[in-house]
Amino acid sequence: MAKGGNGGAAAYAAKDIQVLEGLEAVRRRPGMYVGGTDVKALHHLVFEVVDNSVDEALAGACDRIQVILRKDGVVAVVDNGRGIPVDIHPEKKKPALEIVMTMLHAGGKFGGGSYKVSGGLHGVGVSAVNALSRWCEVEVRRDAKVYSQRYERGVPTGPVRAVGKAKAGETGTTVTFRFDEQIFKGELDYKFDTLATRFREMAFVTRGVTISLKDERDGQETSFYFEGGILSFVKYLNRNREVVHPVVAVNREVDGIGIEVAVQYTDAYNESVYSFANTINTVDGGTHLTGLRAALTRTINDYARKAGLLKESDPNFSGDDTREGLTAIVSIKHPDPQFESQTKVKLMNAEVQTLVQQVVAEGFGTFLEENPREARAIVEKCLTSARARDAAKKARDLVIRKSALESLTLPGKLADCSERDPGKAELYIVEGDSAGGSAKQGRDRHFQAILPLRGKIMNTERARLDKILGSNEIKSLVSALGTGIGEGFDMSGLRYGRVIIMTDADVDGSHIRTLLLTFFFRYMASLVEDGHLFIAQPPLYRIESKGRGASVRYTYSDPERDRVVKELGGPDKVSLQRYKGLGEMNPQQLWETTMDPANRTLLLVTVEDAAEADRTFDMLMGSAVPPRRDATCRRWPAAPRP
Ligand code: 0RA
Repeated sequence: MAKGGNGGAAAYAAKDIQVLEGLEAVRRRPGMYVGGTDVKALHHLVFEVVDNSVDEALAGACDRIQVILRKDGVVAVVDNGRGIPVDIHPEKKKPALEIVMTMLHAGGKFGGGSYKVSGGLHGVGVSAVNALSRWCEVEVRRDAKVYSQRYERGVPTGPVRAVGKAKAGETGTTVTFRFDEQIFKGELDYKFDTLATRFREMAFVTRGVTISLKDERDGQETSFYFEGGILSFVKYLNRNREVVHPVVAVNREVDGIGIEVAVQYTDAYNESVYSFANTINTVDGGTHLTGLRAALTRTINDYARKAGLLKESDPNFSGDDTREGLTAIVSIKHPDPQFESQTKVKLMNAEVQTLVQQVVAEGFGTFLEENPREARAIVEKCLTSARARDAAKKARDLVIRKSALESLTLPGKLADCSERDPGKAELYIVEGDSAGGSAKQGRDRHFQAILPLRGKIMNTERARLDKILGSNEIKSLVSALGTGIGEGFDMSGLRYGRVIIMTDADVDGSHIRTLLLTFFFRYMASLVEDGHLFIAQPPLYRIESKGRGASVRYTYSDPERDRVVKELGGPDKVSLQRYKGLGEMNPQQLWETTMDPANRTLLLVTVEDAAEADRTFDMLMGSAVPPRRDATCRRWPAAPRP
């Protein structure tokens, strides 16, 4: 075992045991530290290291972070921060670098006083990444020297060593690690888009930092730098929308808490509001978001009254009225952020609500006072929204009442099954008439019903969900299910215990799936909660072996394809077909691969998945202009298999 070079041997042994125990705890219960051992947790490793580099940026000590995806699951994170300190810790008698890398939660003890990402939600420190890596190497550039140490499964393979000279004034840290396949099992690998999406967010909310991502597996590269911080973020979100006024941005520090807000109204119907705390995307909102919303509603009401745009007899605008078409970001930097829990990403610090509310009310109020034309446009938008909401409610009530009646008559396109016990019956919602045809022929008509939906329901871009609700496609779906919707939803009417969404594995397919999930999330939430909603998994490849005893195999991912091809004797021994859509499968193939309960894989949709779709929905519905790469190419989050 490595020795630092000073201190008694006995004392060292005791400390080493302590270190080993700490790392062992991480390896024994990775779920507690990185949330599991799946592909999501794998990405968490990278985020954990990058969080530490972003902390350096938040401390004003770093403006460049490079992430490199090497072959064979190796990741390198390079930053130009201060470099992890290497001096000997007075009590532990070891270099600080070794302590940071091998002791849990040791990272935070050195910084002090500044905002931290790594001290917040994730908070496990690079040592957890080290513990979960087959090997890890850290290089520190500091005091004109380059230091290095290597670890295997968290244990140093030697002391911290000065290995060379750094250029004058050059500082920084490089952490290179290969995840441990004993912990992260299965065919896991990093996804460029997942990483890029998070890095874009981090760059938006960390002014002045450049985060670049390079994928050496396929040469893909991207880099994020936003001069204007979250103001740029709002511009980016509204890039395809008609805006009502220039972005209103407020940037203040109160009581040691950094508060940044950017607001812009657009002609859209949806609200796109994102909140961050110490660069962490708080997807469940929290006190900072509540403060922002409350301030906007109050400020607009006050202004509208004062300017005579709301008459005495008019009621105040509701929160919903002031949120339509709103794009906003609130990003706070807090020395001691409190989150609801590890998984629910919600900010809980109570004092933040009042502070954000005050800062926004002041900044946005001033904007309204100083820009009467824009202020009027915003108020008028709220008025339209209030009226439309009223009308929409009436229309919706009508749809709900009507669909209750219509559920007596089943839609013409439905190919129903003969089974009447909902516990045994299944409904396949299939994209497109041609795939619908294959599914109708391939199914087991005893218990499988097919409802083909036309893709064009997605063309209702920018439409309120209320409008989509009025579409014939959705009406057919509601009456086939037999439950009614919204407040009129009644589970006892459900005609199929399994509702299965079956769409192509392409962009259109993912749009339709997102729309359907959004619909279920908003209008039939208990159907999702009770585990009735599934996503079918059609295969991506058909592999036929050419040799004697020819056989056919189907595979559902690229690594699986590679493995099967190898198993069957290599590329020369097989013929490979890639399915671009369900329509390319004949009814028999569709049955065998995707519908036969003996062979198929269904993904159970969780409420979290559906909520994620609801958020994505807004991004997809923005407009048709450029390809919205990140949102559409992301694979659906894998849900537990039933
Ligand atoms: C402990 C203390 C300080 C910085 C760091 C750790 C640090 C960790 C990582 C991980 C990746 N990059 C990093 N950069 C820095 C404070 C340093 C000081 O006060 O000089």
